[in-house]
Order: sequence, then structure tokens, then C-alpha cells
Amino acid sequence: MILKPPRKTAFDGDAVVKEALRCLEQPARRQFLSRSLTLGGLSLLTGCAMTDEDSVEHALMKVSRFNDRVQGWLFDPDRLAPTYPESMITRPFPFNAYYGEDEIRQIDADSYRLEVTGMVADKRIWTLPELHAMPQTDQVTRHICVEGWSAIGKWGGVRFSDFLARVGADTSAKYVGFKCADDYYTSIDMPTALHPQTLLTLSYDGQLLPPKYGFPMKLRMPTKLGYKNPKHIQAIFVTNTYPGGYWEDQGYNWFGGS
Ligand SMILES: Nc1nc2c(c(=O)[nH]1)N[C@H]1C(S)=C(S)[C@@H](COP(=O)(O)O)O[C@H]1N2
Ligand SMILES: [Mo]
Repeated sequence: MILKPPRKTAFDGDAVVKEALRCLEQPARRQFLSRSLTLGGLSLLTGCAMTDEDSVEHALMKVSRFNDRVQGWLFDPDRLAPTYPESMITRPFPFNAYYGEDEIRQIDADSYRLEVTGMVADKRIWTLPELHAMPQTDQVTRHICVEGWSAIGKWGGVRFSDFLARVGADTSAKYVGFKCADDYYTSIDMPTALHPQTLLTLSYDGQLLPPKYGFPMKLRMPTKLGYKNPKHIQAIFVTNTYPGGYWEDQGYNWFGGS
């Protein structure tokens, strides 16, 4: 057996528990694990020994995946996120990505193709005019980012459930995954994909979706935190294999309900 050299930084149990509680911030989680969580508790809960940072990392991931299941159980597919009057739209609406505004991806509308694969009857490539030809709807909802800001915006496009029906998606599958024109990727649970407010988004505030907000197409879900809403989507796939996500694979909670 290879022994790892001891870490130089002291292992801070309190900070770990704080981090675990931060991961469990949302109300659904609070009901399950109140403020009484301790390092020993975390260890009991996950069956992981808390001996070094890697094992703690592993335990926190387990808590987070456990939470995905809890949030999945608690998610009510019929409950609607609040909507707002247009007078409450935040102007200007904030931009956010894992890079700065100077690196916003510029996608060419004419050559844009959307690939739809996986557990769907009609695996094929879509063009932008084909997406625009589908029935459109819009909604004014609040976007909440874990970085500590929220803003109200107006998004328009195709109900994602209509799109999934059109491509003959197997709605008994667990996940819908997304690949974006930057290196971003994410995935969502099927009940959220079918939620009536989940929108394959083509417009922002009555205008063609601008590059900074994800031209030519993003997925907008008022029931999920900002990082679950992929911009510049190039590929959609339906799968039973857990696809993870850009931030999720770095420790953000996967379900990411808001
Ligand atoms: N392709 C892509 N989608 C993304 C991101 C990204 O970096 N790349 N960032 C996410 C995060 S963390 C947030 S808060 C929202 C920001 O969307 P906005 O620029 O429309 O406010 O996009 C999400 N979707
Ligand atoms: Mo975000």
C-alpha cells in the first residue's frame, strides 16, 4: 500500500461541516439535515472516514448526490415558479459565464446546427429556422445565480416538453444532457425537462436572443439555479447514463433546484 505524505495544511473539521451545510442551504435540504450536522455526523451519514481532504471531498459529493435524490422526490412537476410583471424586469440583465464578456461566443446563425441524439425516435440535426417555426411562448421569471445575485428577465421560445414530444423522446429516461458551443455542459432530470416552464429559449425581452445570453439557443428553467441553464446549446441527448455538468463535476449540487 502506498502511503500518502501528510498534508501540510491542518485539516479543519469546522470548515468542512460549514461547507456541508452550505451545500445543503436550500429549504428542501434543511428539512432533512438541520443545523446539528457535525463532522462525525457527516461520517455516519455517508459511511466515509474523514481522515483527509480527499475523503471529505468524497463524502461531500455523496451528500450532494443524496440531495439530488431528495430534491428529485420533492420536486413537484405541477408547481410553477413565480412569474412577474414586465415592469419588474432587471435592466440591464446581468451576463455571467465561466469567462468574461470579451470571450462571449459568436455563433453564426446560418451554419448553426442542433444535434438531437440518444433515446429519441427522431435523431437528427435541426436548423435555427426549424426551431423558430415551432409554436412559441414567453415568460417573465427570476434567474438565481449561486454567486449571490438574482435578476428578473423575459425569455421566449418553445416549450421544451413540446420539443421532446416532437423528437419522440423516451420520457422514461432519467436525464437530458446538453453540450454548448463553449466548453460548458450540463444535464437535468426528466421531470424538470417536462416542466411547463422549461423553455427552449430563442429570444430575450422580445428580441432575438443576444450572444451574451446564449445565442442562438439556451435552455431556461425558472425552477433551477443559473448554472443549470445552458447557453449556446449545440447538442441535446436523452440518456440513462449520468452526464454530470461543468460546475456539477466540480462539486456543485447536480439537481440545483431554486
Ligand atoms: N454555455 C454556457 N452556459 C452557461 C454558463 C456558461 O459559462 N456557459 N454559465 C451559467 C451560469 S453560472 C449562469 S448564472 C447563467 C448566466 O446567464 P446570463 O448570462 O443569461 O445571465 O448561464 C449559465 N449557463
Ligand atoms: Mo451562475
